[in-house]
Parts: sequence; C-alpha cells; structure tokens
Amino acid sequence: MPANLPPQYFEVEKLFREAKNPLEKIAALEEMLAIMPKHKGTDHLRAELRGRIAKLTQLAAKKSGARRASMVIEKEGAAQVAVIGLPNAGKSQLIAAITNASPPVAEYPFTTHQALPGMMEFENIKIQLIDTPPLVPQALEFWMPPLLRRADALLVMVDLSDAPLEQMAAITKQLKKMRVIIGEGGAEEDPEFTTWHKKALIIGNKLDIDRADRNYAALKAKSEGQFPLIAISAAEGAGLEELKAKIYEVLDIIRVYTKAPGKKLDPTDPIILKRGSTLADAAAEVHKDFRAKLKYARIWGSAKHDGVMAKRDHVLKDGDIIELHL
Ligand SMILES: Nc1nc2c(ncn2[C@@H]2O[C@H](COP(=O)(O)OP(=O)(O)O)[C@@H](O)[C@H]2O)c(=O)[nH]1
Ligand SMILES: [Mg+2]
Repeated sequence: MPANLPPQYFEVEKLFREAKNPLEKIAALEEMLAIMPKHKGTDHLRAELRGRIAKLTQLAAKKSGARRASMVIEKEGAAQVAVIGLPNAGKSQLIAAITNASPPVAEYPFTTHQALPGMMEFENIKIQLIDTPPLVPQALEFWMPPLLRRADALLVMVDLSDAPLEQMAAITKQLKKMRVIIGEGGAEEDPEFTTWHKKALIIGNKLDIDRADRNYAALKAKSEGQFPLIAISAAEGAGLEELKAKIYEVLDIIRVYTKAPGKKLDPTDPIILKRGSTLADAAAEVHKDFRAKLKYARIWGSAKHDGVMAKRDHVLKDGDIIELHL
C-alpha cells in the first residue's frame, strides 16, 4: 500500500466495498482514482484500479441498459452540455423549452432524479443538453461527478428570484468537491490531484419575476470577466435564441464543410472541430487515415482568397469550406 493516500480515499474505498452493483462500484473506483495523488508510488495502484474499472464496465454493459442510461449518456450531436443548479432553478423547464425532451417540471424541489438528455437545434447543428438532479449534497447521485467531468461544458442555472450569489457559491462548492472547476482563475487547484476544468455559461432564469433585474445586476457585477452570462425566462421564452448562440460560443467549436472536388457541399452536415484546429485535424475527423494522407487542400473562407491552396497547418475558422486532396 503506497503512502500518502488522503483520508478521503479510504472513505470512498469503504463506499466501494459497500457498493451493491457494478455501476456503483465503477463510480467508487473512478472516485478513488480521481482522489489518488499522481506519483510513482501510486502508479501500480492506479493501474490496478483502471483494470478493475475496465472489467466492471464490461460486466455492466452485459446487464440491462436501464440503470446504465442514467449514468453514462452517450454523446450525440456536436457537443454534450450538462445543465446544473440548485433545486427549482428551472433546469427542467429550460430543457423542455429548448430541446425535444420533456422532463417533469414542478414547483416542489427534487423532481429530477435522473440525468435526461435532449437535443437542442442551433442553426444547422444539434447540441445535446442533459437535465440533472439538483446539485445539493442530499441529492448527489454517485454518477453525477463522472457525468459532469465528461461534459463538454456546463450550464450553471441560477434562480433570479432568489439570492444569486449565494446560489453560485453553493454550486461552486459542490463542484469543487467533485474537483470540477469552472470559470477563469478563481478556485485554487491542488496540483496533487486531478481536476477538471470546464467551460461554463451562467444562466440567470426567471427574468419575468419583479426583483430578477436587480439580482441579475448583482450577479453580473460579480461574475463579469470570469464567466459568460445571460438572463432568460425559460417559462416565458425570453432570451432563448440568444442563449442558444451563447451555448455554441462557450463550447469553442467551429463548423467546417467538406466538399469533394467539383461537387457541391452539403450545408446540413458540417464537421465539428475545436477552435484552433487545422486542416490536418479536419482531415483526421473525416477519416483517421486522412491526416497522414493529406497533401493539400483548397479552402474558401479563412484564406486570403477563395479557393486557394492551403497547407496542412492552416488554422480553420467557423464556416470554412474545404476540399481535401489526398
Ligand atoms: N416565473 C418563472 N418560473 C419558472 C421559470 N422557469 C421555471 N419556473 C418554475 O420554477 C419551478 C421549478 O422548475 P423546474 O424546471 O422543475 O426546476 P428544476 O428543479 O431546476 O428542474 C417550476 O414551478 C417552474 O414552473 C421562469 O422562467 N419563470
Ligand atoms: Mg428538474
């Protein structure tokens, strides 16, 4: 047993021993892995934990899909975004308003116990949003930390009819326990442990309520420069189009269209890349062998002139059209 394992580790190890099914075991092992300091002394143990996770994952996959669905949500569309917040912020209302899913919305708290995905259309792409249970200790599900760590971005929803700064403090406190950090700077990071930095958009909801304006101003004053933010009314539908655009923006992705030489492009089927990606990255996205095979490409959009030849390290922009030559 390597030295210097934090006390937290043994707490989770206890949870692991008490776990009743493979999924709970996996969650506990993932947690142990995340808590464990990364150094030579723990190499062996980390490998062992990863091996156990792999075995249990195989086992879990063989069992019925129903419970698994609540933990691991396969990514669909251009990106996966989790909507988080305290009870009654309006998370489910938002999911119902801007996606094809219809989670239950209710005025009593703790209506949502599961993670429920829905697809949001934005221009010519779809983005997956996930409704989640409230981020409070008493409602914390074992699968929440891995779900949030896997998401491409987090939408942090606060209720503007109530003290928003306190909600933000409570939310970031819960996130910190999961070693998820949002925003620029802010929370200090313990270099000994793995932390997950997530892009986040703060959504002030219930703008339709009287004191919402004032509360939003306070939230904005505190958060500006640290997070992008927006005020909406999920119930009345205010600000939802602007919200979709902001979700796209915070993901930091671009759409690039490929066309075959002499053919027209398909404007409904862009490839999705991280901002800063190059032509070679785009080629690899089309086919894994294309990164190596790519000789040059013609490009319309971000090059100086339309249709010129560009090199493989050319950095692409949103909306570029490329013609790959292998
Ligand atoms: N006034 C107002 N009420 C809202 C709005 N969005 C949600 N609500 C209400 O807030 C309560 C909680 O909503 P819900 O979506 O279930 O919250 P969740 O717990 O975050 O999923 C429900 O009574 C909703 O009708 C909004 O934009 N304005
Ligand atoms: Mg809900």
